[in-house]
Amino acid sequence: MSNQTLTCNGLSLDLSKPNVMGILNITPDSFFDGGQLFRNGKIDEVVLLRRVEQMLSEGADILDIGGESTRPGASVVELDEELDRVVTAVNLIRKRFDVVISVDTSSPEVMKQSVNAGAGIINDIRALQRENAVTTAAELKVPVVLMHMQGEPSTMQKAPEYTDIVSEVRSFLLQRAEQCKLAGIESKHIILDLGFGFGKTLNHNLSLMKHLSEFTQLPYLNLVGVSRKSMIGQVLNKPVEDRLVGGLSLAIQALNKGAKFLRVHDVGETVDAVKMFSAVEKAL
Ligand code: 7PJ
Repeated sequence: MSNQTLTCNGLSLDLSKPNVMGILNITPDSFFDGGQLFRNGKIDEVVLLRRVEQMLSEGADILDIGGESTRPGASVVELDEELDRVVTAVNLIRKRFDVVISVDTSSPEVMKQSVNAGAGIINDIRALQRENAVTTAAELKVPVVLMHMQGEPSTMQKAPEYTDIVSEVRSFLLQRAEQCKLAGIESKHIILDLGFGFGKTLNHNLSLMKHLSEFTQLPYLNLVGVSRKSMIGQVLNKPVEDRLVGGLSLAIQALNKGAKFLRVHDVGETVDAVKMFSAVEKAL
């Protein structure tokens, strides 16, 4: 397989262009789309599959399924509940669509059951630090997203502190990548993510975006997730519904600095922006 292709549990992604990952939160309480796909304690199958079809028609390359809200201050989800939300959704989608699914989870059991149900990427905001997470991911042989976070979602925005945000995030991610490689995960299967908004002030987030090239120069792929996040709200002084344009601006800056994956709520708008970016990249 060429190094322009990323194989994800039998399905492939084209790395010669940026890849757009559409967010599907199977939660009652996520900050932008919470409670739309999961209501009264269960998945709304009709709404979920309609949203999947829409994201695919708008050009999503990957669908990111999460069953645990990780917005600042969100409550913890029990394993059984997370398994029920995520694995059910992966099954529902993969029975009908040949699409790469990433599962937004830190739990080895959710990773295992999701990949068995056809998920192709593990996306862990805790960078596979839970017990058995690295070995489980290595056994499953799918690409992994390793994200940086300071603290835990319940408390991370209380008082984020760094002496040098860029070098601290870089050394954390490099250490996690090293652990993954020791467990047998190939370098080409490692995707780094700076974790915008996860235990970071506005200035930390802006510095990381400014210095993103220092991460994309490393021998790993990079994913950026800034869609609708508070860093946009803080600069523009706008609520979550009015942050699309600010997010697209950040997304294109991220691509220009070498990021290969964008995790977004607004698939169609992002795909248009990516296509314009790629058209210019391909010009002579
Ligand atoms: C991210 C994520 C992110 C990765 C969330 C939100 C909060 N996974 N899960 N990167 N954010 N890899 O969507 O604002 O930035 S949940």
